[in-house]
Amino acid sequence: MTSSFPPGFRWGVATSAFQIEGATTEDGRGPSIWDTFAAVPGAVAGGHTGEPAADHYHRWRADLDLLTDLGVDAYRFSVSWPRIQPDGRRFERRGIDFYRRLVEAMREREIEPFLTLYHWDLPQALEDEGGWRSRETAHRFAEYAALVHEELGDVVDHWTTLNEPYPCAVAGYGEGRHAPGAREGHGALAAAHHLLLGHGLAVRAMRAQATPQQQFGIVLNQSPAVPVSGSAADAAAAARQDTLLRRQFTDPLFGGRYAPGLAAMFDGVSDFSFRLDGDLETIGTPLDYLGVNYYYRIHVADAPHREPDPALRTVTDIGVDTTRVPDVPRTGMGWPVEPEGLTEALVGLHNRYPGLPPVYVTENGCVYADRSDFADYERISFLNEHIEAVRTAAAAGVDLRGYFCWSLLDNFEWAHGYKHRFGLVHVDYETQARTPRSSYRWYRDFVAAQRTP
Ligand code: IFM
Repeated sequence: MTSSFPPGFRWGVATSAFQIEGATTEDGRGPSIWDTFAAVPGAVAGGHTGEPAADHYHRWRADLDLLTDLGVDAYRFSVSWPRIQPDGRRFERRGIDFYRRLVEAMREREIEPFLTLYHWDLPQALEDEGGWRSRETAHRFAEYAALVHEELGDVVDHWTTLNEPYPCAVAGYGEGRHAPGAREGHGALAAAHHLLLGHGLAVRAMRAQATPQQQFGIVLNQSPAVPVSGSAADAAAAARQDTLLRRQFTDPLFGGRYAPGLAAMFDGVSDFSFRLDGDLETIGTPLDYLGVNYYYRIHVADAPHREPDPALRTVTDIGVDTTRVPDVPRTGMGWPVEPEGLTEALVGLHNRYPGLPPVYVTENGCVYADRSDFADYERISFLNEHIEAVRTAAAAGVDLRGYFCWSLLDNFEWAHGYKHRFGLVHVDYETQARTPRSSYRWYRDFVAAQRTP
């Protein structure tokens, strides 16, 4: 141990609406792009859908009991946009009532709610009008944010706009691996811009009606790119990878500029005319916190483009080979276990952006095959090492305010369906029985020990 965590550091767990709630047609909820996508044969492994997930919509009280027993300070959850505006516009009171009950019960238990407004479940009706390709969706998002804030502002102080705009844009609109399943290559760049614009507009709209103690932030996935060799070509390839995944978002949010390498990488292919005057200022609206989600690093070698014709290249065909992963332990999903990458991501952001707001690690976790007794020693060691990596970053001067483990419960892991399990708590999807894994008890004891003087 290098030093203890800063005073007031919050320990939590995270989930998201579509991944745990189920009840996709209840209380007036409209369809989201993930309902539509999951219904496409072959889109999601096993043909899995948002039903029943962890049936959290009906079992939320028992799930809050799990949080209470875990002893966490904070719970990061998301609001399902199509519960609040089933057709992207009309307000559905039963939707907001569900979240009010949830948040009030958290408050009674002295668990701080960290609310995320958008964890990938766009109302299908808005996708039908263009989705994140369209600038209009950014304005719809700001309206939705203001509405939820107006309804829940008296009980929620921590407001996150977007969770991980990178996969929303690139996997969703570029590669078609995620909803809405669009394979539009460089269309992903416009989607990324409109997500960021929606974020900035939403923060402004909520701040206009906020109380002074309320905090506003965004959550970004950070997978630092590491060149596989000391060659200049591999270093340049790693820089391209970082530009696409990280700096496309962090430069306009915290650096006051669009990532300089981005336009150069797509020169002559994408005209960037979706960037309008004033957008950069809106996107760069000062924030109270940044959430960092970390799972793995990306090892990058320079490589020829897969498609020689620039006009036909996909958005990820940026002249990189990301398959040369060193011989390190892997999680059950095959992701390399490299906790030092978390320190690197946090310290790197701190060094690159002098005005960086305080940081929370808003997701970190792993998947391993279960034993019959749910003794998940690998997850315990994964979490322990990554928490140490956060401690190292804090000791290096990063203003860190909290750590959230992904996830409280097993859940719908997007295109992988229910096969991969990230929970501290096992969910039997047939019976909906919850069984805490050993890691749940380990994290409970760890959190309690942080409070002991
Ligand atoms: O399950 C996801 C979550 O929804 C977003 N961040 C990564 C997690 C694990 O893949």
